[in-house]
Amino acid sequence: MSALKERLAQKIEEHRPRTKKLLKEHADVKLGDVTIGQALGGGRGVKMLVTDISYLDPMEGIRFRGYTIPEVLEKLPKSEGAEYPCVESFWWLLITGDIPTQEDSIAVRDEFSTKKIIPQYVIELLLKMPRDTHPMTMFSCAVLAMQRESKFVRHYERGMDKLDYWKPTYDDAIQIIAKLPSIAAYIYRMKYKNDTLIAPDYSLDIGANFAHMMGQKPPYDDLARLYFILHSDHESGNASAHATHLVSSTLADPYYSLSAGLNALAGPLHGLATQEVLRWLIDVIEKLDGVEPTEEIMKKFVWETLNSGQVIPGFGHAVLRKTDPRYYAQREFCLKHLPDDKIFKYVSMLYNVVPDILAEHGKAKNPWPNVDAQSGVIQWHYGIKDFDFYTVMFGVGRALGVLSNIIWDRALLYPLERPKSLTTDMLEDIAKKAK
Ligand code: HAX
Repeated sequence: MSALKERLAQKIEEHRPRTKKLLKEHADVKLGDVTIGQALGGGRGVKMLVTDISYLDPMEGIRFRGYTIPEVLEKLPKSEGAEYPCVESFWWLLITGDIPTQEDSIAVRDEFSTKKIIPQYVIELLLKMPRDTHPMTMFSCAVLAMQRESKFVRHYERGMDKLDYWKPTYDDAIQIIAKLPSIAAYIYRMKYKNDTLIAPDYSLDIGANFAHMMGQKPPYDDLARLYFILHSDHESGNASAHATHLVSSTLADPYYSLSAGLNALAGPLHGLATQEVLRWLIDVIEKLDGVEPTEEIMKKFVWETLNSGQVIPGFGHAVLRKTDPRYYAQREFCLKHLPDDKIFKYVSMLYNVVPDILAEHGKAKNPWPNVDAQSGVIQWHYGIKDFDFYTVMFGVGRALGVLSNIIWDRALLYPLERPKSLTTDMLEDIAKKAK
């Protein structure tokens, strides 16, 4: 058993009595009431999920295992010469809740490196897909195609004690995470670089190998580390995490579950917003035909978009009520590495004008920018201008969060998810009686 799996086994043994006690002694304690508005409004604010991997406070933003983003970036071990922590050390934190030592982090890297080889049939499948296929479709198909490798399925078919479900779930998750960055880079090189694939370098950490396979030089390796960490998790109620959790709750294996989560991420109200921000900005620049945008000009385009019934991508959030700290973390990277980038300046300009306009428009509960407002511009700066690829990178990061969540779901024996539906007649009846 790997060092991380052993530590996880200990953590699970320590945690299980807590969940058991809550269920046995406090199952009837109320967490809140559900209103008609919430039932018709996508369940916003309904407390019905439990995860310890991350927590999203509307004002403060995300904490991973209790640590804020600046704390994570400061405390986690880094690869030699890197400014940002390696993804491997972050995975240890997500899985165990502990800050790993440099040695722990290297043990994870070794564990991943034996699992990184991508089956040839996956590469061939991707090569055969029409080149106008969206890269998120290619990505999700690649994950689904590997489902035949699932250890969970094999163990389940043989008969397995429920208490052991987490073990092959963990093994499948490690297999997937080890391969995802290379699969993403292959998709990029197939779709946008005429199939000129770059072979992986398994001696590198995840961030550095991804940069290498994308054909990028430092500091892109650090950007990849930052990007994957920031996009990993946002509690378990966001659409990609929830879709993964829901599918996994049927005891479908991690391949089926993650593929479902990636499909949710591909929606424009969720992860696809990262491509939409750049699409929107480039469209503005093209319309201006050489005229330098000013704040006044930006305001006009923002209003035009709103008045035509569309959303301003990269702004607003279902939970957050302040600027997303993931936006700030990427902005810091920009200020250090690309302060004079033209598109970065336009993104900053949007930060100055959009919140006031959204407030005046009066609909969005949160007028502030989310993670997607800032992430595309950095990729653009490093020459990755094919913005429909951005959500694939988001997906590599998101896999870290959703897979650690479903390992713990299985460890704590969370059951099949099955909330109750009502009919509109019933709602009307309840509303009448409440008068
Ligand atoms: N531009 C224009 N209108 C917006 C808006 C925006 N950026 N954000 C919210 N609104 C509108 C909503 O469309 C809604 O309008 P209707 O009443 O006409 O339906 C109204 O304001 C109330 O919405 P809300 O309660 O503030 O927000 P929701 O929880 O319903 O939705 C969204 C949250 C993120 C989907 C929303 O803010 C949005 O569409 N933003 C733009 C797309 C985007 O950036 N998505 C990425 C979010 C981060 C993420 O998940 N990344 O993966």
